[in-house]
Amino acid sequence: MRRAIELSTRASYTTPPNPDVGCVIVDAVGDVAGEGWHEHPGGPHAEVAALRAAGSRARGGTAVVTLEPCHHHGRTGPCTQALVEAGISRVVFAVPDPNPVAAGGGAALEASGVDVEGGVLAAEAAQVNARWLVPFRTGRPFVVWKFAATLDGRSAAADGTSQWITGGQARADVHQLRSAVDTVVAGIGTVLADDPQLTARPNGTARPPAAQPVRVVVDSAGRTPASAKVRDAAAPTWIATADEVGATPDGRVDLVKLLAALHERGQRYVMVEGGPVVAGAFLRAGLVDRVVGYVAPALLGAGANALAAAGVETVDDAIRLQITDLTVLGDDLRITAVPRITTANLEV
Ligand code: AOF
Ligand code: ZN
Repeated sequence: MRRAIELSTRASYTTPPNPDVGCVIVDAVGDVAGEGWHEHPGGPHAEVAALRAAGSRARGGTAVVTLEPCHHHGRTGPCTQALVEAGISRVVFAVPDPNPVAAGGGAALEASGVDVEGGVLAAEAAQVNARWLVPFRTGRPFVVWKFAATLDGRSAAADGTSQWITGGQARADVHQLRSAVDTVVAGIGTVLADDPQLTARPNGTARPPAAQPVRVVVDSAGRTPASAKVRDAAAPTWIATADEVGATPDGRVDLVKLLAALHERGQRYVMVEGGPVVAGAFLRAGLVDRVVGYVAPALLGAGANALAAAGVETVDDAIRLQITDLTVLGDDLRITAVPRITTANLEV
């Protein structure tokens, strides 16, 4: 299962809105016969990819898969059927499928005479697939906070300049991440200071407007200028004001209501980027599920911090994170980490 979980992470930029799933087929004598993972929506599910790799060695073997096999005709056929037809005699899965249209695969396999065991390394598998699971479990989109900073935690120099703190590889990676999410959130402070366009331009070319994430400006008092780049035709935009979304007692956009409204509109994967104030508000509210920090080995000593007040007064209250991935991108480091406490309850 540990190997299947590892495989499930291979295409995390192209799988959304589908889940990240990995599968290992073990043959009747206990050797690995095939491995597979889900690549992109509409493509073969992990189980089918692994069955293809295993060929006839799947007969009498075991399928180890990170998500309960689907039991529906969606963009592809049901994996339950594919597993039975391949002669699989045992299925071990980690996390039950919460998707009502695809669920029930475990019971269906049992009814077909397959030996089924669920819940193996469930917490670990759920963490890796949290991007897909959190919306089912919480009724709000999964939220990733992305930032770029120097080693001393600054996102701009004393004179306000910030282009560029990280190198080309890290910035290209940000565009991949932006292409994977369906919503990009920025605060009015960032829009007024930097006038960002907030579009996904993987490999240097902008995606068509329909394939762009929705741009959301958290703009309590509706101050986004008519000429702001976020209002151009390159991507859909929602200027979220306190009047429209609902306000907190201090007159700011209520982020819980904002996420509920986004979920209502079908958004499932939100990236918060820019700036420190909005990021702090999301963190304070316990609404950040994953942090992705691009850290450059540079020092500024003065200038804006990557994060503003986040509800922490004393060191005992620091928002503690657990690192889930470290990747070197050119001269920079990408640190992925998960807060130990969010409003998303990932227990299974
Ligand atoms: C995947 N990949 O490896 C597995 C999935 O979009 P469809 O029609 O291909 O079906 C997606 C549903 O299938 C998904 O929501 C989940 O419930 C189930 N399992 N999906 O995309 C996979 N195993
Ligand atoms: Zn399937």
